[in-house]
Amino acid sequence: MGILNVTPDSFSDGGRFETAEEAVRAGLKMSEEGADYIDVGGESTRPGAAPVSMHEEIRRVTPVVDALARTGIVVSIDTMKPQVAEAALDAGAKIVNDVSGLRSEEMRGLCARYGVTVCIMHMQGEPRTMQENPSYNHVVEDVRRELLTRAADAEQAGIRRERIWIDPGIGFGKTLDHNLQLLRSLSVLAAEGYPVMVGASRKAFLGRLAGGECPVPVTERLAASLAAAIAARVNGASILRVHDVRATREALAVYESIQGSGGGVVAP
Ligand code: HH2
Repeated sequence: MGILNVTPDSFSDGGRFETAEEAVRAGLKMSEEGADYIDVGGESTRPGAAPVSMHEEIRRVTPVVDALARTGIVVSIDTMKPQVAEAALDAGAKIVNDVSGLRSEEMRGLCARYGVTVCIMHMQGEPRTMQENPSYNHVVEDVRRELLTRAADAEQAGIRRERIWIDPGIGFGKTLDHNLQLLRSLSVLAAEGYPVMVGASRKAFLGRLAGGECPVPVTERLAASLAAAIAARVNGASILRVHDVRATREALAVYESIQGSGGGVVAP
């Protein structure tokens, strides 16, 4: 899954596009490079990011979703707001990626009504404050349990089981050690039978792991991101949410050739 943030302030690629046309071109390029889905987001979720009004978020994402969906690309909408999700679904999106994990009943009802695929992500707290003091009894077990509860709520609302993906929410209310434990134990989540999505691409913890005392800046985290992508794949992730599609595809091709096993595409 290629990341397309049409925001002025996303942590890694904010402010990249002056116009919707430029964003669409970037989405098409990621698709040509081998992304199976393009995840369009209009609000940054990085800690401390300014909240965006529903109208502004709709204004940012709908032209981009519409143009990409018209070309046949499977578009995912990255939003926590049901009204934004609905506008994107009307514009042709086929996947709802909600970093609040479909906490809202309205969002669950909407996704059930449209019959679309959902990504339920785990987040402790809310974006503005989630990194202040994240704590768990046992991070893997706590995240697993909460994802299963939210998946059960989604099924209860009428979303079919085969339309549910789960995501441990790397960096969302997690310390460096929490992120590592989750990435190490993805098989525990995968064992629940839902496809597991992982988004580690360019995140801050990778800068710290790769650079130690001198964290690697966000624009230079490609090598670190590829290592995380391959580790996630080895440990059970089926969908990787990444900024660098071509490089990730190449790394996966080498890994899969060595292992003698293909990845396959998860049906949206
Ligand atoms: N990470 C981000 C945003 N959405 N969705 C899922 N399912 N999983 C993730 O790990 C995830 C996500 C944060 O990254 P990004 O979109 O690059 O930055 P920003 O939130 O600053 O726009």
